Amino acid sequence: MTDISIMESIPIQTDTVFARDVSDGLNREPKQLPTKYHYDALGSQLFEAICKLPWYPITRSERILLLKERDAIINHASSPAVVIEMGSGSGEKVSILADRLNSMGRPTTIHLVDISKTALELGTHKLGRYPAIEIVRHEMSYIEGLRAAVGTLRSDQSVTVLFLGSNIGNMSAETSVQFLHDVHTELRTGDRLLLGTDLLKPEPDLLAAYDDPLGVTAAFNLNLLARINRELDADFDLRQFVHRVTWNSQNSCVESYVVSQREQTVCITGADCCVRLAKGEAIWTESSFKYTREQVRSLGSLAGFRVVDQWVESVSTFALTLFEVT
Ligand code: AVI
Repeated sequence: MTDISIMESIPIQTDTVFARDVSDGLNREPKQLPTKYHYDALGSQLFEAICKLPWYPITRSERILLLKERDAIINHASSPAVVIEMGSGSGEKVSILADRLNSMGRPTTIHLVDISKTALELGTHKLGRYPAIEIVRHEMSYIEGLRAAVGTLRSDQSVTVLFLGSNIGNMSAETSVQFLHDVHTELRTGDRLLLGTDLLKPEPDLLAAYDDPLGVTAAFNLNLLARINRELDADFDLRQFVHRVTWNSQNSCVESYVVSQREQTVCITGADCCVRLAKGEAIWTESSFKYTREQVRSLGSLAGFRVVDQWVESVSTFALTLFEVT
């Protein structure tokens, strides 16, 4: 018997939105597919596997920093402590803070925000071992979930928002500032944001992180086509596509593509469209932006936050930056 209480918000994503996004993206030049659709049940599991790969250091570096700095991070939290994680994934990261709050006997509410139902289930399972922690799940986009979570707070409660795993890296610099500004708008004076960001490193290390020799990242990327086949009744022949990554030094990002291996026509019945692909034509699926530590601080400052502290894991270069609303 456990006294964990789990509440859920209502999903916003519909198949119609998915169909429209896929059709819009494939009818653009160059062709593209929205990154967020990587995370169906299999995609979420493949991402979990990526996080364990020796070539993908983000998860390990962040874990080292969270373990080392968790007292400084939660120090400021009100009682009961309220933590909101946007893009909670498996719940692995927030559980490092939960573990500490639990051992200190601090009453805590943790809001998990993710568009993936599977991720929320994994997160709830992970946090299930802390009996005194209340878990609230929001199957929503980041800002919608943040708004729903903040809406449950009393006026004297402050919140620590987590945006970890370099999820910010999947947005361009302009979008990042706008996104952080939107986060700032939802928060109140004294609320804090902990941002995890992968830092710039040598190109071979970046390419290996996104094109691992075991092919797990390739499977993660190609699974997007498998998802479209299954959910939108499409006929992508997965064997006729390969995963490719490039380093865009001008924009400071790793770009991921699925590349057509021959001239072919693919029909997506559920999105009411057929698209022609040339041999070698690439469909963009993801950009992973890399920053310097100074650039990370300035992203937050431009969005209106004050920098409280920044911790860097210097072996594989990753930063945790703590911001505050003043
Ligand atoms: C979730 N996101 C921060 C990952 C990244 O590093 O861009 C997604 C990923 N794609 C391939 N490997 C990992």
